[in-house]
Amino acid sequence: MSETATHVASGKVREIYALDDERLLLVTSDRISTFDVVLPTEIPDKGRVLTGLSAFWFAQTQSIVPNHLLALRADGRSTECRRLEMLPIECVVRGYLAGSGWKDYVASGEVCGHRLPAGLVESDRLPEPIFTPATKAQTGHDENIDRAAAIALVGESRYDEAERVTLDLYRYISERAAARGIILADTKLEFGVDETGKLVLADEAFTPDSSRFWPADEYKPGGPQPSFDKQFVRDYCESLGWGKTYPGPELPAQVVDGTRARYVEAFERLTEIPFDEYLADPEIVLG
Ligand code: Q0Z
Repeated sequence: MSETATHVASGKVREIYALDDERLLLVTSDRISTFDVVLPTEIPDKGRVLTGLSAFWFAQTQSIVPNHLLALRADGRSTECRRLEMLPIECVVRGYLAGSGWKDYVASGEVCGHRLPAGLVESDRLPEPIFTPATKAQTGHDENIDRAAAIALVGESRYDEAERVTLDLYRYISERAAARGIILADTKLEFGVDETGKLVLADEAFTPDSSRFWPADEYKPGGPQPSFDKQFVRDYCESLGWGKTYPGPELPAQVVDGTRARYVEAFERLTEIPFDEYLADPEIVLG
């Protein structure tokens, strides 16, 4: 008899199902969001690019930290994972000043309690990467928190461990990405704890949906940077004068095709694996 899966949760672009008490199924769709709105048009294979990249990085970082991945299914968009007790914080690391980090810096000169040098401009590289945890908002936006607030949620030893591992992962992946012409400006990781109390990397990792990827050859601090993957979509939406509230606009074929090509290019540059080979045999990314 085939397995049955019970739907557990939905994200903007992903679904979680329970396979049994110990295992979850994460399915990544081809949906795309921009300005926090999911658009009515899908990007073919986007879910496979994100799933393949995440699985690739889980395999590449196993010696830094264990992860939740148990199996990558033949459809290229579904992964079986260990079910963990998730930490109630988002583990964010920033090497560059963008998004809410930039906003907080402008308002206070600090990000999550890290006092930064005066005179930085938007998208500047930071003197060193900083760990900037956030709460997990059920609806709306995650809130940046300082070390004390995060320790109140997870305890000091777990906080210190999550910070160290998050920074180690960022240093490793950002160096690999830089060698392929991609700046990893920042990224959000989620960790869980297994039945033995070990910290385990979970969710998705180092995908364009959980990270800011910037093309290094266009990097110019002093303003927002073009997104490696979503810039055609953003530019098209801006050209319409759309109010950035639901519902979003349909995308024309040329924007869909250009965006799909950017996702595939990110996959191929970062993994050095032809995307066709991933489609034929997803497990190729596991090395
Ligand atoms: C991840 C999320 C998604 C909506 C729960 N290994 C795990 N064990 C327990 N819980 C999770 C994981 Cl990955 C878990 N999320 C985030 C993912 C759709 C929300 F695909 N929620």
